[in-house]
Amino acid sequence: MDVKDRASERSVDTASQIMLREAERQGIDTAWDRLEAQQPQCGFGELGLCCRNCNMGPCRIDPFGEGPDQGVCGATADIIVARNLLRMIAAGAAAHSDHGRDITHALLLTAEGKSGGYEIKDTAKLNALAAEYGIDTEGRNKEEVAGDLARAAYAEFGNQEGPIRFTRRAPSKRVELWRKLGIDPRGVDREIVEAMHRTHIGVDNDYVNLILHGLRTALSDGWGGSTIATELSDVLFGTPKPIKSMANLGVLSSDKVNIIIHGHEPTLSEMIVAAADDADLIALAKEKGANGINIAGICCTGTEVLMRHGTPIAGNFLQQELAIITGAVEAMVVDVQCIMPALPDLAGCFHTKIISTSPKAKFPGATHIEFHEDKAFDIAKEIVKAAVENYPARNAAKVKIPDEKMECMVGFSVEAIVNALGGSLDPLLDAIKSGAVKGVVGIVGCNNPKIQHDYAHLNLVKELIKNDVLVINTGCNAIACAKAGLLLPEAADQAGDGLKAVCRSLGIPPVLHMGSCVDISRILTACAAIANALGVDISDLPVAGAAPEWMSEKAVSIGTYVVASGIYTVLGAVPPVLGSANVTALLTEGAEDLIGAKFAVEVDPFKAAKLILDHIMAKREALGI
Ligand code: SF4
Ligand code: MSK
Repeated sequence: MDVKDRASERSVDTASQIMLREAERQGIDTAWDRLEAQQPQCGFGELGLCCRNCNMGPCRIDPFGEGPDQGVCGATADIIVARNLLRMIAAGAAAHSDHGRDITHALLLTAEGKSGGYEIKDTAKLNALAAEYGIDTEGRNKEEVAGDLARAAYAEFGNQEGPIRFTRRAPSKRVELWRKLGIDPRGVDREIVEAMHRTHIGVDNDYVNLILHGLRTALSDGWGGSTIATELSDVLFGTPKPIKSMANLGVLSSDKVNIIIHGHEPTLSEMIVAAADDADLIALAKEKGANGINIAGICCTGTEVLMRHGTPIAGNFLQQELAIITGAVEAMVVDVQCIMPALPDLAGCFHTKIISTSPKAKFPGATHIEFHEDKAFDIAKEIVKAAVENYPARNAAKVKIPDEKMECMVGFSVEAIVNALGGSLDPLLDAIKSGAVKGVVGIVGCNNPKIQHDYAHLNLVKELIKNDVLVINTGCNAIACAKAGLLLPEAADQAGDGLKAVCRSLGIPPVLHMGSCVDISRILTACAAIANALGVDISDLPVAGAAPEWMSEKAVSIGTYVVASGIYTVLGAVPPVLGSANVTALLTEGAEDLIGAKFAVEVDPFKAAKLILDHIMAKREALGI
């Protein structure tokens, strides 16, 4: 196969194809090459049938019934698959929720006057959240209220008993069901610890009981850690409102210092964006021969500043290596999550500095400038300065920035959607009732080199809007849509007549960008608000979720809390559960009776769209609309 064909097989995104060809020309390996080098991947691992939970193992179960059907301790395929899945959920929940804890810490420092540059930006949201927590606001300044809110949220992480405050946004029927099943979550720390305990050798050996705890752990993430992360980020950095920006690798500048921020935490990216405006640093950049400082994002930390400041986004998960291969990046500043360990070696082929910032995430070969919220702005300036000073090392002969970039409209928080609708959800509910909008689907999740980059994301979204389904999205799906022009009001031309008319009358895109991966909590809040307005459970709504190109453990937690919240969810990559027919049947069939929603797995985005549309039409019929 020639170089050109291989690049277009790997990605549908033209900018990425250009850089993949460049990588191939320079003999540089990327995630796609490393995936090829891994073939064939472990069949036991793919089926979830390998256990390393004690040192009598590792054990594996023969899926063909010819070898052992139990581990040394007697664990069956059901137990091993369910335990492995629960550990994935626990890891994903931990990642999101630890992010939420860091945001809470930043809010507390700010309230106490000890943060290094943050201020409380959204007082209206602060007061609304305070009311939700029963915190007095009367006659108190915003710092006092924020201090109490941060302390209350902090305490929830370790709640020994429930309930988690934000779970009570869900319809009462849903909460009752969680209680009945014993999965109304307690604090996320407790649920994760219990998940690890249950999966230790010789503890929970009932696959149904293990999966139920998986639902509870995921719920403590979705309605707990992730919602806290989203809500307190809004208080601290401002609730997103629609704003225009640009997306794809073409946002990199040929004559400015390019700094890419990559990872997940807005505490860092907010300050880097602020530091890049510093007059002294801009002057220094000019002194070094650059025409200024250009910040661009990759993944969710980029999304946080994209939707709050209009900072351009250079790409999604599989573009992190491609950005460095442009030869035009002075520094890639990383915090936590989805940052490939391959980056420092790759950066060594160019002048790019990888600057790690989190005490939790160090990278051999990277420059470590540790970020602490109490000195946030000063450290951010130090990081930006390191990037600026690296500009003279740029080798013009190695620079290849693709022209591709696309305008996008982002920042549709729940508050912004209600605002766009004129102050209440009624116009959306009316459009759903009339059938102009058939339903609402949240499409989220990563890229995965096992799937042609962005292909499944874009085709699923296009197929749904064509059929009058409003799409709301986050994370790497949202970035894929931004690059493809689907986050523009003009994209309504690609929608069915009903959705097109609604979008035109409101001036909104048919695909609404709701934020980063923790902001899937916004989708939960929106679904809860719609269900409460209609007086039904979330599982009664004509809504669905999808993760067409997922890869991370966070995505496993997300999918699980979305299903546990009553939302049918279609996965585009097969999860490692097929080694147990019982676990697979529980997730894809039995869950419907248990919690009113289930998973489906469909790799083909067109068939996935059909599954979702059938589900939406069935829900509409049941509601009599
Ligand atoms: Fe093997 Fe059981 Fe130990 Fe797992 S827990 S490694 S199945 S002996
Ligand atoms: S960045 S978790 S690859 S969405 Fe949030 Fe993208 Fe998935 Fe990371």
